[in-house]
Amino acid sequence: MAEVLLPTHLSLFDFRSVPILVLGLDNAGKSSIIKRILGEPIISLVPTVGFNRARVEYGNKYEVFLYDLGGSEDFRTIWKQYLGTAYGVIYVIDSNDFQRTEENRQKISIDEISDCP
Ligand SMILES: Nc1nc2c(ncn2[C@@H]2O[C@H](COP(=O)(O)OP(=O)(O)OP(=O)(O)O)[C@@H](O)[C@H]2O)c(=O)[nH]1
Ligand SMILES: [Mg+2]
Repeated sequence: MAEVLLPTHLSLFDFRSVPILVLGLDNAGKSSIIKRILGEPIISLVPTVGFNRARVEYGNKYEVFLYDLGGSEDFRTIWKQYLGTAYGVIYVIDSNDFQRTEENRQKISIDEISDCP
């Protein structure tokens, strides 16, 4: 049987990195959605401090890095620092939380986010 031997530092696939920001207000469900994507149980979630990064492979070609940024007011100020390098933004809204609709509208319409794909 033929065998292909690769040097240990080489991957069989040459992945292309795709950084995506996951933004949204605190308690919107950002971390929960990412856990679901990763197939991890959605238990004992605490508010995200700063950010977490998750890696997801797509089609043996892309490695998508999901940047799960904290949504509380203090952490929203750091969103801008990541927008310049991101390929896109996923903005998560708790559609049941009608009281925060206006807050979401204002957040989405700030220039830095509305310019992103
Ligand atoms: N009932 C219900 N609860 C959910 C759902 N998604 C998330 N939650 C709960 O909502 C709460 C907040 O979810 P998180 O995913 O931590 O929210 P977040 O957007 O990451 O919040 P920050 O990290 O503070 O920005 C948690 O207690 C979750 O268990 C859902 O689809 N249904
Ligand atoms: Mg979170």
